[in-house]
Amino acid sequence: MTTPLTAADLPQERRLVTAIPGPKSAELQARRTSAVSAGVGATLPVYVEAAGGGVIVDIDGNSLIDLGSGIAVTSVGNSAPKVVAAVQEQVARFTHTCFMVTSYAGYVEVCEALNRLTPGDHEKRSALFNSGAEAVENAVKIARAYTKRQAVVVFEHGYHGRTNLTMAMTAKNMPYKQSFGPFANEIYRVPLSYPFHDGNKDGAKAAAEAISRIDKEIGADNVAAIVIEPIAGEGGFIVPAAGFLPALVDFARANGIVFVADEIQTGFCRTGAWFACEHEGVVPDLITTAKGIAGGLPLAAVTGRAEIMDAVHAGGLGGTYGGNPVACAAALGSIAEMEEHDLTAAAQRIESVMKPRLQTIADKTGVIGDIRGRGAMIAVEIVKPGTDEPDAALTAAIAKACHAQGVVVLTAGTYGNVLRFLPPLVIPDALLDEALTVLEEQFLAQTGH
Ligand code: PLZ
Repeated sequence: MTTPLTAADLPQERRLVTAIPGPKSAELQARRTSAVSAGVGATLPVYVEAAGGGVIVDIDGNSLIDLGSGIAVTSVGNSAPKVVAAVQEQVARFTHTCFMVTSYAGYVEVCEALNRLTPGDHEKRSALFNSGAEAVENAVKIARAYTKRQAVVVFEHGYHGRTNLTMAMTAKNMPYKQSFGPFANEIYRVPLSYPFHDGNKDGAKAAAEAISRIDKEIGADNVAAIVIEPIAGEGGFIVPAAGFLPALVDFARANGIVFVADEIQTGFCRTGAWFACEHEGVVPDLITTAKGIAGGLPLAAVTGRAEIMDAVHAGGLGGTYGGNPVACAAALGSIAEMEEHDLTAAAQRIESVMKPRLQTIADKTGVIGDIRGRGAMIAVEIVKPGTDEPDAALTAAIAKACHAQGVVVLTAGTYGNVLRFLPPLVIPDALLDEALTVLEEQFLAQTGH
């Protein structure tokens, strides 16, 4: 028997020993087809043996550079040392009791950490769940209970999950909503500030348009919550113009509306701050978190003002697994990694490396209309040269070419023309540099340069 690979001893290198996918992955892919629902997608048909730092090693022995972090989850790296230690220690003591039946310290400690780390120094409470969608659903439940109102305002290009309520809140039809209706009611969608496509409209002016729609079409005093991603994630890493978010917060405050920041993708150091709201000095009433919170174990949370969080009747919030002890241990390990290694600074460094390199690619190829994002949440919007017309086919071709060269990149965007980069915040500099070189080569090749 060979010793299993662990994250700690993975060489931080790109290494291709077979075509992608290799024969062992291809074999599993065939088994997958006859065992797994065809409804579950796959970006890259390789099967993972081990992952850590900035690499994913597949079962054929290929070592791929990870610019996806499992969709913004493994910010501290896969199997980060403090996560592994905390999980191993916890899993050997107990795996589950149900926090609603007999409680444990880990849940309380995660809530204390969330109350401390999230924006604002007001008194806070948290509640824990399993997935991002579940956190968003609970934020809506809490806001409705507190305000005794029903309407929920969401935005164009928004993404909030795949459950029934969160599908209604998500903007894009394919693949998230098609044929899955009917959807929950009392969800209202208003325009988002999208500088590349709205002529660089001023943030306050864009907010005034959204607010006017709320006033005219819903009535402010019917609105329980405004739910917004401070940077639209699946929608294409859209950073609203400066002033957009603060104007919405002011409007919410003036009208007794709960302002909910969905930081499921942007949270936990990803954007170069603990939470993306901080870039605009915004203090949300409620904040939803998941993904990066627990280094890969399923955990999500709603954190917010004590008076709002405590407005729900006892027993109104919960779930069998919410705040599972192993996931809580992983979260405490992840947070310790973030604090010890100053991963907000690491994310800022990644931005400062990536943006100039992407600008070079833009200058050489003419197909990048916009380079945007913050920290280690960076994207390029790919267009027909000289226009703002989306080129989804070229985007898909470049992503595929990068995969074949051993670099995991993801696409996004309402128009399918955004290439997004979410490297683990612990990615070694040399590896990030090499990934950008591969990216540049594939951009040049696919655009005939
Ligand atoms: N809110 C802002 O980014 C999850 C979705 C991937 P869950 N984004 C990745 C896919 O295709 O399913 C997300 C998010 C924001 C909510 C969610 C939902 O989080 O943990 O996937 O439920």
